[in-house]
Amino acid sequence: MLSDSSPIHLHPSVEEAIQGGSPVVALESTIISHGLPRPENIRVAREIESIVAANGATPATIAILDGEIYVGLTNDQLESIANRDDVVKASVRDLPVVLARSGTATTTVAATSIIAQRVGIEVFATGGLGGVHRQARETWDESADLTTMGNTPITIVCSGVKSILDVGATLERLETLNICLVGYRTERFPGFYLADSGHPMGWQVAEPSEIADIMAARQRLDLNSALIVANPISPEHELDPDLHDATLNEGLRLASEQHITGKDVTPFLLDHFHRATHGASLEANAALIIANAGLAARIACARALG
Ligand code: PSU
Ligand code: MN
Repeated sequence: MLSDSSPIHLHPSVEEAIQGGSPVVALESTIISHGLPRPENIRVAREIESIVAANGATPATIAILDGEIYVGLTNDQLESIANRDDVVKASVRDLPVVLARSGTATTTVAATSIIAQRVGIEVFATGGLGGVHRQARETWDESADLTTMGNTPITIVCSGVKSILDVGATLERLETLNICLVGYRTERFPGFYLADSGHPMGWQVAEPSEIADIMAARQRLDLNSALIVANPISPEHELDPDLHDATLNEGLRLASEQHITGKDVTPFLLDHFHRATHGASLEANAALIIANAGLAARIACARALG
């Protein structure tokens, strides 16, 4: 596991929980710095941590500050990544450069999964996963979240993939990469801001204990890929589908017009949503992440019992 010279700092509460076999939930930080606007981002970040604690698990938000990896942030550190202008969005390939240069970065689903798994955290909550972008046939834009989930044994609770993506193509890639996918009390693959992306899903689970059983079975098989628990946004928080589609089309047009490429595409489109829907997408985004964090905590608790 980790050597003494490991650059990973565990918050005392996280260290105690891991050592005692108590439930812990990893939380990503890119949604705080690049997914949600200020000042709501810090409010949501705190709420996510509170809901994890309220459901009986220890929250562990993961980020890099001045070249050091932290698993579990202090209040000041959380504020720092929410408000500093020099925070970089780091996926796995960015980690070595950020560390070597003593940089400050927030971690994507891919980078958070790798770090959580390194320190022995089994459950991770986020909003929407990265995947295959629309127009990927021309741009080859496919999130490293996919390949990382293909070789990282972690359980990720999310509301599907971001609706700005090519959802059908992303589902095909999840299958190719051996990534186990179960719907939490749904037969439809969730569509992030929408409860139904329009795609069906193979497996359904109704209780956190069933997910803990699947985690245990995966471990016995020594499988190296992730388990995705797809938890749809609740109906009262869903975005209006027509507003969603119109906003998305406008955002895609602007992104192409302004030549937005690479890792800037996702933050650009999310920001466009938040502004164009006058906060409705922000409310939906916050609600789904908070719900996912609560479910992740209940899964971590069920797993700790087994
Ligand atoms: N989902 C959100 N907000 C976000 C992201 C996902 O609701 O900000 C972030 C996650 O960190 C995810 C990343 O890992 O976007 C994917 O970016 P890309 O498509 O550039 O790989
Ligand atoms: Mn990309």
